Amino acid sequence: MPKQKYSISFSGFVNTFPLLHFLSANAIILPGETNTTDNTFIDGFILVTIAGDVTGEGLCDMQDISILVEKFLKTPKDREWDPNCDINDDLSIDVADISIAINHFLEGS
Ligand SMILES: [Ca+2]
Ligand SMILES: [Ca+2]
Repeated sequence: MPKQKYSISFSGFVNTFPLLHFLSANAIILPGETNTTDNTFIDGFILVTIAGDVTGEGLCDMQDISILVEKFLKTPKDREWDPNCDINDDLSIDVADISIAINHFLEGS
């Protein structure tokens, strides 16, 4: 089966971050299917937190800004690439990401 990319939307959260969600998928049982042992797949997790909270503890602070500056101008081609720092998901860690973090500075717990 080919890999497919899915977008997942979350809504209805209260301001209690970070929230950890585990990923799982269940395939329906097809007519005549006898082996259903691989119909459930559980793997990985998503951490939902404040924009700019690259460390994932639920607060956007100077530690996050410092990491963003350290990773400045890194792209997926660089060994130092950190996808958590690419806040706007444009495959570059740049001033736009730092600006988002600054706009959420000191938000969170
Ligand atoms: Ca943080
Ligand atoms: Ca970016």
